This record gives sequence, C-alpha cells and structure tokens, in this order.
Amino acid sequence: MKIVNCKVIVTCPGRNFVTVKIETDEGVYGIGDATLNGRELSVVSYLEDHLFPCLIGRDPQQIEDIWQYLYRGAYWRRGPVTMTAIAGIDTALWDIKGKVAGLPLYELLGGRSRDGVMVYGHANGLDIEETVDEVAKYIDLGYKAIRAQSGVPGIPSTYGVAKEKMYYEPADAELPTENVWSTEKYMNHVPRLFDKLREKFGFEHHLLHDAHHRLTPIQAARVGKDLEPYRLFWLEDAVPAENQESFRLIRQHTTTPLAVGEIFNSIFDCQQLITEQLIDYIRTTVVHAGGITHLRRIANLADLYNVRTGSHGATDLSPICMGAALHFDTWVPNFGIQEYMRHTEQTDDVFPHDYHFDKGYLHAGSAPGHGVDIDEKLAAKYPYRPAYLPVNRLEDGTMYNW
Ligand code: EZ4
Ligand code: CO
Repeated sequence: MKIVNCKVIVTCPGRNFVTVKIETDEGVYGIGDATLNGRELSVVSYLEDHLFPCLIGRDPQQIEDIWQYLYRGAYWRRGPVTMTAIAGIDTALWDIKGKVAGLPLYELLGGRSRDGVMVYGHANGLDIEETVDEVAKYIDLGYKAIRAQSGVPGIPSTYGVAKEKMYYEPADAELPTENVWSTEKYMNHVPRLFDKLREKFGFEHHLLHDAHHRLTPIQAARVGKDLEPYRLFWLEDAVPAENQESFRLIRQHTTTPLAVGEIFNSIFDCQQLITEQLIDYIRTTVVHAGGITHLRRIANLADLYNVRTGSHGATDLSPICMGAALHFDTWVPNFGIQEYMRHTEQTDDVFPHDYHFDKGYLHAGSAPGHGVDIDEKLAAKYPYRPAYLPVNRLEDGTMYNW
C-alpha cells in the first residue's frame, strides 16, 4: 500500500479548522485534525511545504516509522506548529489502519477499557447567579462533571465567559481583542462561586475550574487551599507551566487536584510534572501533542506515576480530534475525564461523525478508524477567516497571560 496524495482542507464553519487528508493507491483514505487556534496557516505551510513531499510513495501502515521520520527528520524538534502538523498526519494514518483492518481505533490500541467516556461541559456566566443557572442546565442534560467559570466584579471580561453560552469561542476578532485582568479581584471572587454551587447542588457532581495560566505559584497555592472545602475534580492551568518546578510549591500547599497541559506539545513538557507527581491530570491532546502515537507515550509515562488523562476538548479542536480522542479515551487504562465543548451545528455538518453523547458519557462508536469524516463540498462553502485569541493586560496596562 502506498500514499499517493496528501492535502490540507481549511474550512471555517463558524470557526477555522485545518484538516489533513491522506489518500492511498488502494482507495482508502484517512483524515486528521491539524488545527492550531490563531496560527492555522503556519501549520498549513508546514504540511504542504515540508511534510507532504516526504510522504508520497511511503507505506501508510508504517505509522511509527513515519512518526519518527517526521520528528527526527526535522532536526528542529518539537514546538506547537511542528507537533500539530505531525499529529494531523499521524491521526490520518491511524484512521487508514483502522479502515484497512475494519476495526475501530480503540481496538487497534488494545481494546475497550470502559463502557463510555465521562466528559465535562462548560458552564459560564457573567456573574455567579448566571453560572449557577448554567450548571443547572448541564445537570439537566445529564452531565456528571461540569466546569464552572464566572465573570469577576470589576473586570469587564473574563476567560471562559461568553454570550453564546453553550458555544464559547475565544478567537473572536481579526486582530487580538485586549482584555483586562486583576488576579486580586479574581482570587476574592472564585471561592464564592464554588461556595454557592455546592450549597445549591451538593456534592453529587464533579466540579472543575480553569485558572487559565493567570496565577503565580503562591497565588495558586492560596486558590487551591481556598477551594479545598468544595472538593474540585481539578484546578486547571493554575500557573504558566514553562517552569515545571513551579508546581512543587503549589503541591506542597494544597490537596486540590491539579491539571495542566492543553498547550503542551511533547512528553518533555510534562516529564518532570509526571515523574515528580506534581499533577493529577495531564491535558495533552491528540492534535497538539503529536497524534495518537505520541499521546500514547505520554499516557503510558503518566500511568507509572498515577497521573490520569484529561484531554483538552475545546471547540477549536475539530470533531476529528474529538473522535480520535474518544477512541483513545476508550482504551487508555489511566483515563480520568474528557473535556467536551459542543461544536455548532454547522461544524457538525461539515464533519459527520460516529460519536454520540448519552447521560454524561460520550461513546466513540464502532465505525472503522476514528469514525469521523469531512464533507469537502460543504467545507468549501466556508472559506478561512483570520481570527485571533485575545491578549490580556493588567489594570495598569502591563501585558499579562491570557
Ligand atoms: O482557551 O482552546 O480548557 N479549555 C481551554 C480552552 C482554550 C482554547 C484556546 O484555543 O482553556 O478554552
Ligand atoms: Co483550559
């Protein structure tokens, strides 16, 4: 079997998605997600200009060899653009292998470890009251786990809060929107949110929260401590994690479980976090961490240290990534939870898929491969639109983390 054609499909059914399609001489094809929010076209160029020419004529069934070839062969290793491009190809190759074998991807990985994949949805509101109402909606929809974010009094806009509640989309402008942030105001507010949620809903549901890289280690330690009475499932991205050591300090001060890794792209970004047991959940995902082949390596390392998976699943990851992630989650022994932000109807139409939601769980489906396809005709109706993620400044104008 030989690879005869590779292409990229860029489509914007409400938001931008980059898709790799690999075609073989036997008519079987595979697709993979290569979307890097706000930097989409860099990945397109990396694929078209540098990776595709190396793939023509290769045997698509040699997934490991191709992965090693692309990773080692670049000489300049790692980084989000490189690893997202490799992930798009890797996912497409696993899709092909599944279709050739006539087996769903989870069977190729080692088979089913669970009946369904527990997911968490996003409840967000401009104030605590609105967030409480949103959490109630998710409970009614059958979710077992819900992430709660709320606007902070005195801060005009906050991460995770949007008008389109069920379909939050932060990449909202042709140039980056400037947001304002105050860690002090946030820290005074966030315990009140969870106090209200536990008072209202009790302890039956898992509650999660994302600090989105906005705290220093000692601030994160304080937030973790303040939230302990509310028994969070996790506190996510407490600090920017370039410095893995900073989690030591947080860890020494709080029993609130910690999750990090949605922006990591390789095992080396989380090696110390995992081997020193500084975190409880690793959030790397298929599309940004080198595909199924590399994510499996990360999960296997994590398993040795009692760290469980909690893959990123925001709307900027396409349904292809979600499908592949769900097969991965169905197999991976140290599964924790899967993030699930629902895509819009337009997006779901462009990417017909086999996965479905039922009573708080997603089910990967049993179609061969990852079970997600792309309607290229429909995709062509939605041309690329430049869109950036916001940037953040402190109240005095200092650039900060978004
Ligand atoms: O802000 O994916 O946990 N989820 C998140 C996401 C990220 C976006 C950035 O592209 O933090 O909403
Ligand atoms: Co996050």
